[in-house]
Amino acid sequence: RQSLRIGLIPADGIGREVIPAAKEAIIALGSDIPKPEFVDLIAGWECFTRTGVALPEETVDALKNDCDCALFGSVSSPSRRVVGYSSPIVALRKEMDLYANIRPVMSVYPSQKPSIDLIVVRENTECLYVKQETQQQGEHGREARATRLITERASRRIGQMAFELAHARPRKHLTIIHKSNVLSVTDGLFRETVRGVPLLPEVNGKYNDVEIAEQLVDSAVYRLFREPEVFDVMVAPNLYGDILSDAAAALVGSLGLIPSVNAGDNFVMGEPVHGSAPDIAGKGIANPLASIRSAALMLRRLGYIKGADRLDLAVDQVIREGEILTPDLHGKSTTQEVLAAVLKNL
Ligand code: NAD
Ligand code: K
Ligand code: MN
Repeated sequence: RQSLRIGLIPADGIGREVIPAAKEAIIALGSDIPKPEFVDLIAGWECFTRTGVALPEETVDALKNDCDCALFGSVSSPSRRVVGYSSPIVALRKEMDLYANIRPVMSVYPSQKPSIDLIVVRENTECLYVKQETQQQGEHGREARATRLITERASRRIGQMAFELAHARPRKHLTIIHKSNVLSVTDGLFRETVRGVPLLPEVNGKYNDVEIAEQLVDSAVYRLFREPEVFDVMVAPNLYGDILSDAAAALVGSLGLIPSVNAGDNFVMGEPVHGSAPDIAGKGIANPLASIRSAALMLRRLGYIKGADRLDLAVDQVIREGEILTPDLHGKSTTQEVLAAVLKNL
């Protein structure tokens, strides 16, 4: 391919401030990647209020047929139920079969203690996010129920992804997160299936060098705050992975630093872990570094290692120098100023 077609879905709130910054950083890579061509796509709450659809068919079609990869910003999903609305990011992950959400969390400053260098591998298609909720009138008022789906297939493939990542890292350590002491059927299936991955015939002993640990999700959060250095790769069902990665983000300073990729076997979509941040949206002070790092993760998964390394190094340098930072990192700079500092390093 002569060019790299990148779908851009800024969606809502600060997504519209940080995704354009990531785009500029990608352009600055020049010939280290194939010539980028950007495909502007819409989705989100604002899209829903304007068009009645949160995830237009054209967006999904363009991703499937016209893009090599994508970057997603953040959506503003309302906390109340809105008829006809459903979070487009949850739908996109399922629609594009992006079954793994890979979220690296690393200490910002080399001197930071305790030192944190972990990856949360979050199952991305099922658990409570199948969103099958019902409500009915019961004997003592309304009763609400939700279905929590855990399948062997999804647990196996997220397990494979997690073992592959752990196997490639120096420490080769994997912690399985679950709550099987209470949810022995659903989390039991997740735990047992992930544990079985190294024994699969097709794996052929490849993961025998990975040390396996497991931890109940509540004590995993406790441990994350007390001794985060024990964790290397953590694999978790969807909801636990969502919560654990925000918790880990707090330990390294800001959600505005934490990138992710939504990965499947055939497509990859970078996405900052944070949401649309209505408290700071429109002020021009959103931290663009999580999105630039998400672009790096996306490029790395596509095999453009040099481009990815350059983005990461440029971001690291801005953080290390500590002079041009947004307010979430106790700085006074704007999104544009931080972007300019990254571009200068590139
Ligand atoms: P949030 O991640 O949007 O914000 C949490 C806190 O972190 C806020 O104080 C915010 O200002 C700060 N923050 C987040 N990103 C930042 C950045 N780049 N720079 C500086 N500060 C940053 O979480 P929330 O407030 O709970 O949710 C807001 C909305 O986002 C909700 O509608 C929620 O549904 C949505 N959301 C979407 C996604 C997604 O798109 N995948 C993820 C999480 C939340
Ligand atoms: K996001
Ligand atoms: Mn989240």
